[in-house]
Amino acid sequence: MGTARLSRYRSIVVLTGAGVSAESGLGTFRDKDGLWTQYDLNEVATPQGFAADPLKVLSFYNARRKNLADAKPNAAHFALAQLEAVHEGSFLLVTQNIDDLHEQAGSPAPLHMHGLLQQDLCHRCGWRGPNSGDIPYDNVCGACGELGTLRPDVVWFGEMPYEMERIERALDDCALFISVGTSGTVYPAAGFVALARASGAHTVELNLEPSDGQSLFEERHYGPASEVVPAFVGSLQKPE
Ligand code: BJW
Repeated sequence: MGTARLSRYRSIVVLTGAGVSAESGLGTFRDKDGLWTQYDLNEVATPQGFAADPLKVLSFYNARRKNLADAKPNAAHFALAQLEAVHEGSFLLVTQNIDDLHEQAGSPAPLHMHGLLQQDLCHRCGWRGPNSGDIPYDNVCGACGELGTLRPDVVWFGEMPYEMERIERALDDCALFISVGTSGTVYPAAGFVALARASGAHTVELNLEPSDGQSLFEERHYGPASEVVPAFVGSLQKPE
């Protein structure tokens, strides 16, 4: 019997998007009933929108915090945690998602490049802290004492995603790049597949349907994440 295909890949980078959490009941952004069909992203997901109407933006994220409180990871989150546990080389799970479902499934340290929903950020002094409840309109920052300066610690359009240098270093050294449940429309994440290819990585897309960047992936599997992700992770561990 041969060795498992997984042993071919010394370093793995996985990128996840909203599709990995869709079957956990969290809405995606650009699908038929996605968030951006119900809300104007310029109003709720930009620093300008927040400055213009903080109450609207805080209400939008307070409601999403409530929704997240009941969400549980699905088979795709668990399969990715299991892959990381068995892989002997380097492994970086980068998520664009602001939910904590990868952590709940056992992934030890997912990198949240677009921030975390259940964390507050003071835009005046830079203080950060956990909060799964509401941010009230008349909030006071516990660190600087300023009134009305707290926001959710998420990355809006025009803001720099977190830990880009670390992600780029991992992509530079990547042998296998797996993209799960992302439409490939938002940069810089949409450009990761090209960076991985430039490093000579094998590139895999797992999605409900082909993304905008599908032609950049050498291997593609389409269907619900709860099915295609465990199947792909299983195939990596089978002897060749
Ligand atoms: C399933 C499924 C199932 C469904 N199973 N799959 C022009 C050209 C190029 C770039 C730009 C440009 N103009 C502006 C930019 C930059 C901009 C950008 O990319 N804009 C594009 C829209 C063009 N990017 C930025 O501004 C970023 N920052 C940046 O570039 O910094 C550099 C810089 C800074 C300052 C000055 C200059 C440069 C920041 C981007 C921040 C994105 N923020 C959001 C909101 C986060 C908080 C929140 O959640 O509210 O992040 S927007 C939203 O999109 C969210 C997501 O993480 C992100 C990606 O979405 P994702 O995950 O791909 O979801 P969907 O809905 O798009 O797709 C779902 C997928 O799942 C689909 O493919 C389905 O098929 C699939 N699916 N069910 C498996 N069951």
